[in-house]
Amino acid sequence: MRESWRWFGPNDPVTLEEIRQTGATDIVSALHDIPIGEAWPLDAIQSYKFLIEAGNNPGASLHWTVVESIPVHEDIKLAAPGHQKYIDAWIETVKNLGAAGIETICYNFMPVIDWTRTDLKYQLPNGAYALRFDQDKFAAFDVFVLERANARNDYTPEELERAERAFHSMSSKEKSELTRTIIAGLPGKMTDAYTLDDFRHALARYDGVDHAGLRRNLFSFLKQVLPHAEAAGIKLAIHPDDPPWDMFGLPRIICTPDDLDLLFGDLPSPANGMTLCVGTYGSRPDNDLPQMALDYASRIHFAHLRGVSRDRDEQRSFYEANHLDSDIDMIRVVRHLLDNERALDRQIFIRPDHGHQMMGDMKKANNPGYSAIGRMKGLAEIRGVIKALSAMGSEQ
Ligand code: DNO
Repeated sequence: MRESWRWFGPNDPVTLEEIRQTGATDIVSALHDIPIGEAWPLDAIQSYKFLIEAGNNPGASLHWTVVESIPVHEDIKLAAPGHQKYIDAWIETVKNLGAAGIETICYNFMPVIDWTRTDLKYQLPNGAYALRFDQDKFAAFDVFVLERANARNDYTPEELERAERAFHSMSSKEKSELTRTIIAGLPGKMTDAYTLDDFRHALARYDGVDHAGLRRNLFSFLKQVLPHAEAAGIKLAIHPDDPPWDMFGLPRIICTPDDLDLLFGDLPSPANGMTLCVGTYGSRPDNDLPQMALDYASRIHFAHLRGVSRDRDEQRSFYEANHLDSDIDMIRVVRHLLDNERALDRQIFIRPDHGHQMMGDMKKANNPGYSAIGRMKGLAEIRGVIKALSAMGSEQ
C-alpha cells in the first residue's frame, strides 16, 4: 500500500512539513488555481511537483504521484456544442501529468454538484466534529429553499412532512449556512461555486438528460481519453457520486457495482479504473464494500478509506464515523486490498479520507474533513491494520 495524503496547495492550513511527520509518502493534489476546462501546462505541473518535493530529506520524502482531480467541464458531461475543446484540454493535461511522472488520476463525473453534506460541524459525543449528510435537511433545502420545480415529486408525503419540519426548525442563519454548505461549501469540489440562481440555471441544463444519456457522454469522453492515459502510463480512477444516489433530479451514474460493470464492460482498457471510496459507496446499505474490494481487484487504483454510520430510521442520512468503527467492515476491505496487491503484484494508493476535527484543530481554520489530527488518527489506525494483516499473511 502506498500511504498518501491530500494536500490543497500552499494555502492548505496543513503544511508539507506537517504531512512529512505523518509518515505518508505520497501527495494527492491538483492545480486548483487553473480554471475548469483549461489544460494544465507541463511547466506549471513540474513547478508544483518541485514545490512538494523540495523539502524532502532521506527518510522523510513526499512525492506527488496522485492527482485528485482534473475537473470535467459541465459541457463534456452534457456533450454540449463545442465541448470537444474541453476534452482536448483534458487529454493534454493527462499527457503532461504522465510526462511529469504522475501515476494515478482521480476524477468524477457528477453533474452540477460534487460531494455534498449538510453539516460540517456535527458534534460527536466525545466533542469532536464530523461531517454529516441529513436527508431531511437536504430535502428541506431542495423543496423549500431552492424551490426546485417538481422537487416534491421526488419525495414521499412522509419525507416532505419531515423536510418541512426540518425547514421550520432552522433559523434564517442556519438556512443560509445550509445553502452555502450544499451549493458552495466543500473543499476540492470540481464544480464552480454557485449562487442560488446560478445553481437553478446549472440544474436546468440537465432537463431531459437521463442516466443512459449521461452514461453515453461519460463513455464517449473516456473512449477518447483512455488511449492517451495508457500511452502516458497513467491509471484513471473514477470517484463515485457522493452520496451515491440521484439528487436534485440529476442522474448519478457511478453509485453501485452495476454502474461499474457497465463502465468496465464497455471500456476494458487497463487504464480505466476506479477509486474505491469506502465511505461513499458505503453510504448505501446495498453496497457490500469488502465484496467490492475483492471483485474489482484489477480496477482499484486508489482507495479512500473512511467509514460512515447511517441513521437507523433514515438510511440516506449518515455521519462520518471513526475510520475503523462504522457500518463498514474496514478490516475486511483492507484485507482484500492487500490480497489483491499480492495477487497482482502491485501497490494501491490509499489515503485516510475525511478526519474528525478534534483536539488542537478545533479552533483552527481548516478545510472541512481535511484537518490534520483527525486524518492522522485515521491513517495511524489503518496503518496498524495493514501492518497486522501483512504480518499474518493472506486470507485463505
Ligand atoms: C471529498 C472528495 C471529493 C473527490 C472528488 C473526486 O472529500 O473525495 O472531493 O475528491 O469528488 O473527483
